[in-house]
This record gives sequence, C-alpha cells and structure tokens, in this order.
Amino acid sequence: MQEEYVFKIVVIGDGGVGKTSLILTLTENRFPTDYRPTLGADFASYKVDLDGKLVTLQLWDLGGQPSFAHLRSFFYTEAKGGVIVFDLTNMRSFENVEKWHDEVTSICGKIPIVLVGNKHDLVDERRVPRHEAEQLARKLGALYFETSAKTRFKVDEAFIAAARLILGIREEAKAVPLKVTPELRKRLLEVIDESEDYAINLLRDLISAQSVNPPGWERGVAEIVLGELYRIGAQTEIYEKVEGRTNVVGRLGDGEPRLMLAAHLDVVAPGDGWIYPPFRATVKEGYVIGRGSADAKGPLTSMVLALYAIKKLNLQLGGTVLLVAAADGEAAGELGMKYLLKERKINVDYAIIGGNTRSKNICVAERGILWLKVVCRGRTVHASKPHEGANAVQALIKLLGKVSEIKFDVPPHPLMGEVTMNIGSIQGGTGINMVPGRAEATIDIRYTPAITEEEIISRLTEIIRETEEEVKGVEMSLEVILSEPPTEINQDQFLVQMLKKNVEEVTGEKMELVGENEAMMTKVCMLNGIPAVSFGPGEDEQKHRPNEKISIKELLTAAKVIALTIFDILSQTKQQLQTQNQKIRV
Ligand code: G3D
Ligand code: MG
Repeated sequence: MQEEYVFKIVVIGDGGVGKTSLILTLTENRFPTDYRPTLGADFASYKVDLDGKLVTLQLWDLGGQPSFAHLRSFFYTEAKGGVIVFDLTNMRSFENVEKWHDEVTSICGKIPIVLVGNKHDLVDERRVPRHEAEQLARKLGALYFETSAKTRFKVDEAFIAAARLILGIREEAKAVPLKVTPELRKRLLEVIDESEDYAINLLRDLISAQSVNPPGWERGVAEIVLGELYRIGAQTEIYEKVEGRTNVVGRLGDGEPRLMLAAHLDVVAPGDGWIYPPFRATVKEGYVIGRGSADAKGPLTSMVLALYAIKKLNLQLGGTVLLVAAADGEAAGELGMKYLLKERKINVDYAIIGGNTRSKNICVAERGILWLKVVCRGRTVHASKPHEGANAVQALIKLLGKVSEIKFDVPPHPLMGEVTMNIGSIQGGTGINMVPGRAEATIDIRYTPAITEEEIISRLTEIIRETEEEVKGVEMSLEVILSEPPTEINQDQFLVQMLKKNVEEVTGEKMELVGENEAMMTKVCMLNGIPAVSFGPGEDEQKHRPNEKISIKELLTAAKVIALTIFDILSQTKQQLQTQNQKIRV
C-alpha cells in the first residue's frame, strides 16, 4: 500500500510578490489574469508522488492581512514547512524576507523553509542579484529557487523540494555500480535537450555575478554555483585561501573512482568595444553573449548541467564526481587549483578542465610556461649630467631589442605549436629630469618539449652578459617568476578514449586532439599527477574579446559528452581503471 502524507505549508511574503499566482499555477495550472487580493486565510491542495509516497500539500496563503493578529496565529499553527516568496523585481520584498522568516520561526519553530524569488520571467526588470538571494538562503538555512508563476518555471520544483525537506528524504550514498544501458544513455541526452532553459538561465546568472580578476572576487558567482549544487543534491564545500577568493567543491556520489570537472569562476575585465552589456547576458541567434560566456562560465554551465541531468535520472553513481569551480583561473591559480590540490589535498583519478574546444575537440597538450623578470640597476643622477650616471632605462631598451630578436630554432610540436615569447610589461625611471637608476621588464615564454627551461635561460643570460658589456655601469639580473614544464596526457588513457567515443556518439563527427587550451589548470593537474584534458563549448578565439559569446547548442553538446563520460568512468571499478592504465605505454 502506498504511504500517504498531508502537510500544511504556509506561503508567506510581501503583498504582490506572486503568492496567490504561484499557488494557482501549481494547483490549477492557471495564471490568474483577474486578480483579487485574497481575503483571510485560504488554502489549496497539491498532490505529488514522491518515490512512492503520496504527499498532499495544503498550501496556506495569508492574503496579506497583517492586522489580524489572531488570524495569523491560526494561520501558522501546525505548519510543517514554509515557502517565503519575494519578487525579483522588488528589492523591498527581498529585504523583508528575514522579517517573514523570523515570524514563521517564532511561531512554528525551526521548520524547513524554501525561499522563492518569483517573477523570474521579468529578466529586464530584475533588481535582486541571484548571489545575494543564494547567500541569504544559506544564512537562513533555506533552499532557494527562482520561479515564474507566469511561465511555471521551477514552480513545481520549489514546492516539491519543500515536500522532500519535510519528509526528510535524503539521497542514499551507496556506491552501487551504475548500470549503463543504451536506453539510459539515450534518456540522459534527452534530459539535457529538455534543459536548455535551465542552462541559459544559469549562464545568465553566472555572467551577471561579476568576478573580474584582477582584483578578483569570486564569492558572488560562487554563491550561485553553490546554490545550484546544493539543489542538485551534491555535498558542497567552500575553500578560500584569501577572503572573497572563493573555490566551490561539489561532490556527487561516493567513493572511487573519482572524476573532477573543473572550470574557473573569474573573468578578465570587459575592456572596450562592446555593443552588448558585458555583464547582462544577451541571448541572440543561438548564442549567449557576455563577459565570461566562453571563458569559462559557459564550460562551467555545461558541467553543472551534466550533473543536473544525472540527478534528474535519480541515479546512484558508483564513484564520485567532483565539480570544482575555482578562483584565480585568470592568474597563476595560486588561490585556485594549486591551492586546492596542494593545500586542500583534493585527489582524483581524472580531470576534465572546462576549456573552449567547441564541444568537439579535446585538448591533450600544453606548452611549458616560463615567466621571467629582468631588472637593470644603474646610477641615478640629475638629468643635466647623464654622463655621470648610468641609465637603466636605456640599458633595458637595448637589452629588450636583442631579446626580441631571439629565434628559438626548434621545429613546431604537432599539438603545441611553436615556442613563443612576449615582452608583457616594462617599468622604469621616476621622472623626466632624472637619469633612471632602475628599470625592469617581464617576459612570457611558452615552450615545447623541443627545448628546456635551462636552454632558454642560458640563451637569455648570454644576451644579458653581452649587453652589460656594452652599457657600462648597469647591472642586469634575471629572475624566474613562474616555471611550469610542458605537459601532455597519454592519448591511450581511458579518459581520452571515452571522451573521444562520446564526442563521436553525440556529434557524429570525428573528434580531433589539439593542444593549448586552458593551459594553466590542466597543467596544474598534470603536474600533480592527475591525468587531465581540457574540453568544453565555445571558441578559443572568443576568450578575452569584446562581445564574447558562446553557442547554446555547444553548451548542451558539451554537457552530453561530459555526462556520458561520467557514466563511463564511474561504471568502472578503480581496479578496472588501473588495469586499463597499466596497458598504456609510458
Ligand atoms: P500575492 O498573492 O503575493 O499578493 P499575486 O501576489 O499572486 O496576487 O501577484 C501580484 C501580481 O504579480 C499580479 O499582477 C500577478 O499577475 C503578478 N505576478 C505574479 N507572479 C508573476 C510572475 O511570475 N511573473 C510575472 N510577470 N508576474 C507575476 P497584477 O498586475 O494583477 O497586480
Ligand atoms: Mg495573494
């Protein structure tokens, strides 16, 4: 016999936020066009089957009658859960949420609360940033949803979540090996196709949560990822090496093997040349336009979508998927991936890093990175007697002239391409009437296995000594700021093979192995012993450009490939994976 439950839920919030509309949409599938403020307390019933349990929700709507104190206590009595609604276009209604929360908890005690930001369809009139709402929800211990009573977007999800919370349904974390059948794979792809709106809305919100680095402040956008992961049912953790530089780690499933999906949260400054607002997503002709759409909030969206779809199928994974939304991806990653792997000891068997490979190619090789600083020290004197000083700026100009001429005569690598060098910054002198005593420049060199770090440094040192001879009185030094060798994953690795198979299954096209994409995080993983590739939607050329955009179709394709790959990897035992990898030539 089916178990039956009846729960009273109070639906509260300021007048006009859409409480009556939500209840009517849910229970009668009718958006009220002629609306009369509800008089007194009233309730409507909503029945739902939750994993074989028949639950009836009695939804009580106070109808905005703040004066009747006795009515209010009657209204709240015996409520097992609360839905607090505010209007996303009305800041005041959001500011009053805590007041409503206090009222319900003062009478009902600590009951499960769902926070709802309604009128999600009014995109252009939105006033409440999603990350602030997510933050408030966490503070209140509530589950947050954004809904539209008008389009029925997420309305059922919000109320079903309330019912689940009251029932105390938790996901069992048993590591039962996943049974992957062709039907299941097909269903997974269908769920992703049905989730296009979900993906667009998530990416829109990620873009709106500005996270420009430098200076770097990822906490806002991290709140959004955190909320999404929480709703999906992932275990979540936050790590900050520096305050506000937030990393989010979500875990779905349990035990081994472990697959990490990772993308960075920060973006570069918008710069000039935008026709579209950089931090308000424009959806146009199959693309989402905005800063970070490609680099890397689009790839991040595909990853979250993959987890969302797997969760919708209600599967128990035979291992763990980690979703890492990392800080500091636009810099060297000291506060992001490096910190997570080295100091937070995150350990996985494989990593897919969100890059822009058009959901088609897989990036398996990254050049080495060598960041150098040259410093020239001369002697400062008054500008009227330059012969008595030693001009550090002039010496540096001479040196950089020669450095620009360096040719590294090595053949291009089939995947990584050429060795390149770029003089990135130059600083020196203090004023027009002084002979400068100090000048410095930074140089970025990307190199292939055809040359070593030592060879590059010795070439530069040679040129420095030569220039020092020519410009008497200026001392020159070379300092290594960052040095990471070239890395390349073995193409026979199970991860590469599965991605290749799945790209071909989903797109029907041959995938290509490429090099040079999202270099830093992939490299950080490889150097920490984690086989890693970069893969994701979007074109590499869109990175750091004005009017940055990403194809919605590619967003979904990447999610499909990633979700199928999760299936393939997590349906193996750790031992099977190890055997697979032992077969690989070193
Ligand atoms: P309340 O019960 O919280 O007081 P109502 O709010 O459900 O009566 O809704 C107040 C107004 O907001 C109504 O408009 C209603 O149509 C509108 N509304 C409710 N939900 C949504 C939504 O999701 N999207 C949009 N666009 N409008 C919504 P009127 O004009 O009748 O006052
Ligand atoms: Mg009402």
